[in-house]
Amino acid sequence: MLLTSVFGPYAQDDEFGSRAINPMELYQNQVTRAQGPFSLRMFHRSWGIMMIQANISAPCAVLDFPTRQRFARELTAHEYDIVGISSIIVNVGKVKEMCRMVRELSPQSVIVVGGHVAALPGLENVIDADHIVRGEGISWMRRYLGEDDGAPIHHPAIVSAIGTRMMGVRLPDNPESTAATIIPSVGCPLGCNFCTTSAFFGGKGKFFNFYETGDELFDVMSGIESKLGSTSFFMMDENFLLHRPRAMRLLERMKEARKSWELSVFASANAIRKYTMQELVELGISWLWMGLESPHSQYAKLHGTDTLQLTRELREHGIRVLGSTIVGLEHHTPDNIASEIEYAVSHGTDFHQFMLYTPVPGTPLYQEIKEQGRLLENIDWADIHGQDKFNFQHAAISRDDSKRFLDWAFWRDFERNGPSVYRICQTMLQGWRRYKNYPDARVRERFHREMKKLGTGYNAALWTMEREFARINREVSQQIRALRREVEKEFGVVSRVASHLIGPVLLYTTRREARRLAAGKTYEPPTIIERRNWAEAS
Ligand code: B12
Ligand code: SF4
Repeated sequence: MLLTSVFGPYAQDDEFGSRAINPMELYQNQVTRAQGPFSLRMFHRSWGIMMIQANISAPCAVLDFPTRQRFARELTAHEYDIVGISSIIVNVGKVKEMCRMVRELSPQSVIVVGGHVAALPGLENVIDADHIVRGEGISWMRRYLGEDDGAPIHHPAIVSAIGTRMMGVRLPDNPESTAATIIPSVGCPLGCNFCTTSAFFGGKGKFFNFYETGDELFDVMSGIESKLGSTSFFMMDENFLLHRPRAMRLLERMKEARKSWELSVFASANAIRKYTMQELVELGISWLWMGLESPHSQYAKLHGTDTLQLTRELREHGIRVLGSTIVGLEHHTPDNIASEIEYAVSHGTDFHQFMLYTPVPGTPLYQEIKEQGRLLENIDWADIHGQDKFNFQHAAISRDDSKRFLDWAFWRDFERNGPSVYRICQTMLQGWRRYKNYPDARVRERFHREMKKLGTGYNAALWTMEREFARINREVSQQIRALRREVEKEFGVVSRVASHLIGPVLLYTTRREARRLAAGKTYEPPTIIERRNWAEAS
């Protein structure tokens, strides 16, 4: 079996649906994209097909980020019985082309298409596939192959990010210093009306747990720690903290085994509120992605929560916050949108994602807007990704203005709060000061680990940002300087030497990167092939 992601290059405009504005990068695409050379740049593998590969006994190759040529070569070099293509909706044009290529170059193959693209209505009339799989894919594939679909889920060892780059410096792909990705479940039971992940796995009240208990999760994480050497984990679960018994059992096991792990999680405000700050810190939560949406939205996950205060408190406890705000909600108008964005920005989160309110097939919102006759016709699916323009008729905001407001939100967050790298340094220092003498040695150890970075490389980055940011906002540049001084007070001569020796080098690489970006430089993930159970196939 061949399992493949859609082909690149991605960060360019082409007839298959690649878009320069929609690169295969998380931060650059939707979080730090206005931050120029300070943007955090990295790639993430296609975890869905990696999970399927690890849970079937058939000989299976995963081809990630191929070019069309590489995909064609793979199809002709081996006789595949099944070709599985994974995609999301924006990339449907590529799926169509890949199905065509399979029919031409590997006519004996059965074509299976899965992932969020399967939510597209009428997909079977657009692409030439034998099976279109909606929802959870591991159990589907096991059933299809005649294997036990209820067998325990084997978790592959996944390094969460590759090709990381910041301020013009490419960081090494070192599994020990990079978080490992853990996928405890898919879907989310809260079912916000716009949420495609929740809808795709059953909607309100539904989700799939790959690991039900804290014990199971602990075993998976320990296994991956021994394989990769990582002590940091990116928990790819839409609302990790919602399952409190599982999280608290994990904490118990971490304490028993003296694990000083760091966890990056997604969680809604109401789920976070089920924990004390101390519990979060002991659980190793060091990075948290939280939906802020809007102060006037009616989402249950935000009820009763003062998100300004929550964000402040989390950061004071050393927890980096990535806030997520929707631009273009129904109540937004040209008159109130600036103040709503200003309010979002005033959270002063470490990172801020902005996305356009977007009805996507499969969601209750899509159904509602469709029934109201407000969906705009003839917009290419490749342009419906929340970072371009509205795909529906908004009551008060035009398509062109939607893009202008979105871009302004990113810019305003950057201008007012400074580069995200600076903000995470602020949070790390606060956490260190609060927890450096904490009674639990696991917690102390974690903050010590972070501090080694803050006292050296990050301090040099502060030195550089202070100079570069003066051109954008002098006041923030002075705050960066003040933070650097604080770090140097805390870490003494080592941090001063680091900033004065490494700082100028970073200044050079940052300026060089800014020039490259201005000249149109983009980044693409590498093509990766991984074969499993392969010996039996030959
Ligand atoms: C990691 C990620 C990315 C990575 C991409 C990594 C990659 N190699 O493709 C990055 C950060 C680059 C990214 C970018 C974007 N993403 Co994204 N991303 C995710 C995220 C957070 C995790 C995906 C994941 O691994 N999940 C865990 C795995 C296990 O689940 P899964 O992929 O769904 O796979 C399961 C099933 O779908 C199925 N399955 C999957 N593939 C296949 C294949 C076969 C053959 C079969 C049978 C089954 C099957 O089986 C799997 C196990 O059950 C999801 C949100 C989420 N929680 O899933 C959003 C998500 C997939 N992304 C989304 C979007 C919109 C985007 C962007 C357009 C956003 C933007 N504007 O910035 C860009 C597009 C970039 C591009 N050019 O393609 C949407 C998709 C919406 C839709 N309906 O199409 C999601 C759902 C987020 C959301 N809620 O809006 N993304
Ligand atoms: S809480 Fe987040 S993941 Fe859950 S349904 Fe709402 S938007 Fe989706």
